[in-house]
Amino acid sequence: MREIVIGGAQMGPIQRADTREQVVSRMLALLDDAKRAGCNLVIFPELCLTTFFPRWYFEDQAEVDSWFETDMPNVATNPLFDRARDYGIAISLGYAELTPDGQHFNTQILTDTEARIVGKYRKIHLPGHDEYDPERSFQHLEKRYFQPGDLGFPVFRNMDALMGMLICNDRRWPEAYREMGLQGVELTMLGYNTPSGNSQNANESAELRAFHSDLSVQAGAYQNSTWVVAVAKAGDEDGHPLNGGSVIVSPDGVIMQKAHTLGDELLVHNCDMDATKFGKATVFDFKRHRRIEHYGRIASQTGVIYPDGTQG
Ligand code: CDT
Repeated sequence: MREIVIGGAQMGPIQRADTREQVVSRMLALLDDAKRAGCNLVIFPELCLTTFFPRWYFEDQAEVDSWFETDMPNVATNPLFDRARDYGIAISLGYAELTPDGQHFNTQILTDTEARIVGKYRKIHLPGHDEYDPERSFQHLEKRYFQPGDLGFPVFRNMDALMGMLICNDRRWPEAYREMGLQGVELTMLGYNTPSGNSQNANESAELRAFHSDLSVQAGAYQNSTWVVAVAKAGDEDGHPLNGGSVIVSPDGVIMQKAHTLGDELLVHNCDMDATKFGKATVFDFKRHRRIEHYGRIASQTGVIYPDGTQG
């Protein structure tokens, strides 16, 4: 058995006026809970140091950049890294990354149990739009503020396991899980900020959106025989509700733990990395069963082309 006691640290809403220091003090409280619960690894959500700022339209680049971190760790997050090191707990957290050469990414990092950064992922599937859209009931400007990630879908050996990260919208794309499945991933960590409503369809319910989240995460886990820990930032951010529903899903695709609140809440589960082996050796033994000679379109064609050759 290779057991890792994992804490899924769902976070409640962060308001636009909240400071990084206020947020980090909440993350420290979740880390304390995790220590008491015996966790070895704690996963925090996407863009967890600030409000979900892509809902706001900015034209001033300096204002945009104020939501980004130029270093990690930094003055605001040092206390988190220090306490994680004291506790011997590995952490994963999402933040907006501004690189020294001026690139903007939606990023998630992973540390080892000594708070050294051992893995980084930059979000590849950026949802939304890049200009103000008056037709929408609220904005989702990730395509305006971020570049698509440039690191692919890397998998890292950490704590005697194979770990990878996805960010929010990535969970809806089977290709993202499979890229990591093909590297033997055993634990997939995923943070998200998912609005409770659809800005382009007032009839879509929060319940349906929560179902789509679970469906995507459970399918990704089962079809790649990997643990998936999906952690929300939830609740009402300045009048904009976000779905909660954080889950820890087994390699069989079964939800083992689920959040009950829309606030700061720690999910805890003892995850045996060896539980991934059976699925990987049988129904999802890729080496024996995949038929890549028939998958050419997946990596060569982006949109739909109908049988008569016209484009969708
Ligand atoms: N953060 C993020 O990726 N949210 C998206 C919202 C999609 S609606 C434009 C999600 O897939 O949950």
